[in-house]
Amino acid sequence: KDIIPPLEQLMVEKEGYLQKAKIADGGKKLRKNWATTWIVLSSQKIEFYKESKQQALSNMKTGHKPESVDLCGAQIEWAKEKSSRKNVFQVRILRGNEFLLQSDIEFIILDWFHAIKNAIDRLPKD
Ligand code: I3P
Repeated sequence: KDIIPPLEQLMVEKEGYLQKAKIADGGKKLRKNWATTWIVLSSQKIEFYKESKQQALSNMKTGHKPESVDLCGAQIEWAKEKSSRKNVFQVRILRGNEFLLQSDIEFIILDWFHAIKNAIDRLPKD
């Protein structure tokens, strides 16, 4: 039986395209591989879609699941030293997963930084 989560958990707070690179998985460092990614922030999680939004929506009908990270206990910080690119921040989530997000356009990355930080700050720190 499906369990329907409370509405506030389903609400999309922000979505859009950013450059994303996963840099650690389960504490293990990964080779950096930047890719344009459609990012969907809701109150508790971020979903990453490697394809376009349109493609992602059509994949969903076939039960395809996006990569999703839980923001409970996550940490966010600017990460100038982790890339030669400008406007890069890092999100570290529980269990040793880390990724970088980047945009060449400063106001876009600032909006994303504050949106994700606010979401994290509203959640319990488990
Ligand atoms: C990486 C690629 C990344 C770069 C990274 C390189 O090389 O050029 O774009 O990160 O730098 O190692 P490869 O494709 O051979 O894996 P930035 O664009 O963020 O600088 P890094 O090793 O200093 O992280």
